[in-house]
Amino acid sequence: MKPKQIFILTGAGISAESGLSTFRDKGGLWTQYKVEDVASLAGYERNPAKVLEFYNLRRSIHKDVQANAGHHALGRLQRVWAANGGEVVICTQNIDHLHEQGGAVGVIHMHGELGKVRCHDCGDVSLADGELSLHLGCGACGRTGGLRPHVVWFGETPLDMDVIFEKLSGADLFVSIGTSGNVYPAAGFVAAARSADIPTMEINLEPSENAHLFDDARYGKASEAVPAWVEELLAPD
Ligand code: BV8
Repeated sequence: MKPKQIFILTGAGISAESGLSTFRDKGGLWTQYKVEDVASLAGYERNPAKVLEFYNLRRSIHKDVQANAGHHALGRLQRVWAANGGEVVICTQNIDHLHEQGGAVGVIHMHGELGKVRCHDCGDVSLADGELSLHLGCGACGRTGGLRPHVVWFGETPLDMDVIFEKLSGADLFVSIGTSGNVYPAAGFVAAARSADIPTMEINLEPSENAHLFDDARYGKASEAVPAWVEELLAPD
C-alpha cells in the first residue's frame, strides 16, 4: 500500500552534490568555523561583522549552485502526489533554495533562508540577495546596523514548529534524507514519528546518529538514492 501523506526532512547531504558544504563531514563548515562564533546569537552580538561575513560567503557560493537530481526527484514526487490527492511535505534544515529550484513548493525552512534578512530591532523579514553589511538600513523601521541573516542559530527556536508537528502527525510515512541526526529538534522527528506508529526511512550517504530508529534505510548518494526511491514510488502498482 503506498503512503498518501509523506513527510520528508532533509539536511545538508541532499545539497552536497550541488557543491554546498555540509557541516560535519570532512572539510565541512563546522570544521572551518567555530559554531559559537558564526551560528549563535551570542556570536552575532559579540561580532556581527564576522557573522555577516560568514553568511555573505555562503550567499556568494549559493549564487552559482544548481539543484541536483535528488532535489528534482522530490519536486516531481510532490507534484505527482498532489495531482493524485496525496501530499508530500518537504521540511528542510537547509537554508539554501535548491528544493525550490528542483520544483518543490511550500518548502518549510525550519532553520531559515539564506536569501532573507531579519531586522534585529523590529523583526521585519525581507528578501535580500546583496551583501549584508552593518550599514544597511531596515526597510520597515529604518534603523541601520541591525539586519541579520534570517537564519535560526543554536539556542534559537526553529521556525514553523507548529506546522511541522501538525504535518508530521498526519503523515503515513516519514523520510529523513541527507542529515546526520545531530541537531535537535529536527533529529527528534523520527522518534516522534515512531511514537505515532508512522513508518520511518532514512536515505543517507551513511548511517546517521539515529539510524537505529529507522524501520528502513537506503544508503548512497542523494542524487542516485533519492531518484531511485521516487521511481519505485511512482511505478504503477
Ligand atoms: C533549539 C544555522 C529550542 C543555519 C544551524 C542536547 C540535546 C538536545 C538538544 C540540544 C542539546 N544541546 C543543545 C541543544 C539544542 C541545539 C542542538 O541540537 N545542538 C546539538 C549540536 C546537540 N539545537 C538548537 O539550538 C536548535 N534550537 O533547540 O531551540 C527549541 C526546541 C524545540 C522547539 C522549540 C525550541 C536550533 C538548531 C539550528 C541551528 N542552526 N545552522 C545555517 O547556518 O545553516 S545547525 C546546522 O546543522 C544546519 O542548520 C544544518 O542543517 C543542521 C543539521 O546538520 P545536517 O544538515 O545534518 O548536516 P551534517 O553535516 O551534520 O550531516 C550531513 C549528512 O549528509 C551526513 O550524515 C552525511 O553522511 C550526509 N551526506 C553527505 N553527502 C551526502 C550525504 N547524504 C547523501 N548524499 C550525499 N552526497
